[in-house]
Amino acid sequence: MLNKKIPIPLYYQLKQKIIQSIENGELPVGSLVPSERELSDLYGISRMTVRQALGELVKEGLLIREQGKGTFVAEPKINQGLLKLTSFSEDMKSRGMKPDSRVEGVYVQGASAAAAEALGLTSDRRVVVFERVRLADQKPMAYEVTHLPLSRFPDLEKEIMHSGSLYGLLEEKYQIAIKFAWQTIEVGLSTPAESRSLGIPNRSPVILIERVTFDSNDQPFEFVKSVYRGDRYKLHVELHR
Ligand code: 16G
Repeated sequence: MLNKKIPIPLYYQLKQKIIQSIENGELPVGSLVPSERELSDLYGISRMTVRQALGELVKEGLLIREQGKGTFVAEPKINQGLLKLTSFSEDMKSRGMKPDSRVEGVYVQGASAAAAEALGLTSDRRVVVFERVRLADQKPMAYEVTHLPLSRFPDLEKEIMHSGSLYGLLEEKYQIAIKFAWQTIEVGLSTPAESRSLGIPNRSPVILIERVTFDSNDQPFEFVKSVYRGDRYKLHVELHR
């Protein structure tokens, strides 16, 4: 029960109760949360109070609302470190999930101005570009558009069709020693195409990550734009001073 005598707001007490129920497994991932009316009857509080508690939990990403269906317990976010140069496949495997890719397009074309600059292309500006939906345990997590110089990676446009991991392929087949990367991170809203590929509502919050990756000769070989689902990821970093 909630305690009406203490100076802790009722909506906050209800919020904590729901968080507890998620943590102790009473409300497992994917389960339907009782309705506003049920919670207000159960705890003898107003529907406004219940609405405030549920609203905050939705904003914080612990619950998700599905139009016409109700409010459900969300999958916990993936806590992605920012200090190591890893691949999507490695990241998912280290969490016990099965990585996969759905290739949505592969092109050999002239580099865009941004790709040419990132990859330092001058004479031969042809690039292999591919668009992939990245999946973990079959669920779409991220959408990536990757550009690589064609001159260094002949046949990559074919190889990528049956390789889950680009980095695995580059290291094993093309003998690239992946050394370091530059990365920028921004927030954004998913475009209609990204939303469709990721199975999320249009204009959902996403984390936009741009990476330029270098080999052991300090040559850039990869320019990637990653769109990570904002409801499935948070980023973490350890700071020292
Ligand atoms: C990650 C990288 C991406 C890289 C990919 C390779 C971020 C934000 N992006 O998704 O730049 O191309 O991994 O993964 O970390 P793969 O080897 O599984 O194809």
